[in-house]
Amino acid sequence: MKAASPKTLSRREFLRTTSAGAAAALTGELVGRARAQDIPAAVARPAPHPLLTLADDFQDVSRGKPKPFTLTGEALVNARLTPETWRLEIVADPFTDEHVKEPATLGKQFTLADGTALDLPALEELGKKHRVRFLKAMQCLNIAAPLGQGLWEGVPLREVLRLCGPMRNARRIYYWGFHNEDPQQMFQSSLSYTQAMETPPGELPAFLAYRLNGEPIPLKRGGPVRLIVPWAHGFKSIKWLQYLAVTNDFKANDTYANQNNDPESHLKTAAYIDQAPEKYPAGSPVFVSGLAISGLSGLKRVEYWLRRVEPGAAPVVQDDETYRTGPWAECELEAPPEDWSRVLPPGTAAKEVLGFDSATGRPTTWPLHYSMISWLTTLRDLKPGKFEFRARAVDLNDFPQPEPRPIQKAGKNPVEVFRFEVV
Ligand SMILES: Nc1nc2c(c(=O)[nH]1)N[C@H]1C(S)=C(S)[C@@H](COP(=O)(O)O)O[C@H]1N2
Ligand SMILES: [Mo]
Repeated sequence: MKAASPKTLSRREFLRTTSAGAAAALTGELVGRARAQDIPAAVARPAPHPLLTLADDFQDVSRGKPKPFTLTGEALVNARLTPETWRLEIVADPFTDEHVKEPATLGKQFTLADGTALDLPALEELGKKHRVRFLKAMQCLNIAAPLGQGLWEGVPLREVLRLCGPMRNARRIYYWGFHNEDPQQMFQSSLSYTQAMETPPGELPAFLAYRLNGEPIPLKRGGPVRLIVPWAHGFKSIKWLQYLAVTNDFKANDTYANQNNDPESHLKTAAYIDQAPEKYPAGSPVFVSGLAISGLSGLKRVEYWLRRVEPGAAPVVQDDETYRTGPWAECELEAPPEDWSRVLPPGTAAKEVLGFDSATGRPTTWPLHYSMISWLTTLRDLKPGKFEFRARAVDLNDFPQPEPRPIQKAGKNPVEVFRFEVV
């Protein structure tokens, strides 16, 4: 969801810009004066990204032919992807391999064959008692840009698994969704038994989601029901969920693990730069903005390094050594909204959302854990020339991006560079 600039200013943003001094009048003035064709118009201060991404605006990461969300009519009914036809099977060790000497057993299984598979009303009924809601940034381990952020709502996986009664020899939960019964298209993931069943205080549970931003999850976003794993990259959040298998296999069976990725990677604290024009008129402020994800180790700040590129200068070597010595300065972080009722869907009280104080309705951390916010910096008085702008997030342990995780197979988080010119 890289945002294209320039964006329109909200009234609040406009007032902020005005009160910031000369910058405001300047925008209009320079636009008026920029007659020569090679002088670009000044660019307005961008508004922050919305805290909730519209369901349609998420970047899509889907596989398969046909993609499950393109099914219609009878095909959709046969796929059990309508709210009426959706079913969830919960079974014990459907496959056995060498690791499974003593297969897992469940007090009760839920299967299509005997008509006991769970349906959506049953899940929603469970939700009346155990509902969870929170904001989560969706990010693919393999794509260095957040896909979007939603308010997801549903029932913790632990509550669904409790329906199975006593379990024996359970070490992992494997799960997957509709995949046209094509093994090539099967996209699966897994959690350890403990990750599924025990939510530490202050941590967010893995859960079966059936609402996004206050509405049923659209088919395109993995509805009627998808799994959401708050602390993980997108590959754990299986769309069109239809099967849970409790197994005594200790291995992560994740599709992403088989594609040479770390299946235990957690969401990585990182900053990403928005797209912006590449030329600015001298004398006008240059606004550079972006998004920052608060991953496993939280977010302390976002910082930038502006470098004037002198003709013939050696390029910056992109390694930790160089990054450590750069002259980094702090960016502005989006503040928590004063009035969450303007952000959250109608009828959703902030007090009821996980990560918010249940008495005050204020976020208990900022940014909320596993969510993202906007950042911005204003560069002034730049003399004509070429520039490189780098941005990085620093986590609560003082590790600057991409540290401590330079291994990109555990989450792409390179330090991004934005190149522009002042003319
Ligand atoms: N059934 C299914 N679920 C899936 C996938 C898939 O291909 N099939 N892709 C996963 C990956 S790799 C990511 S990054 C997220 C992306 O979620 P989104 O499409 O809602 O943005 O979905 C995950 N869930
Ligand atoms: Mo992904």
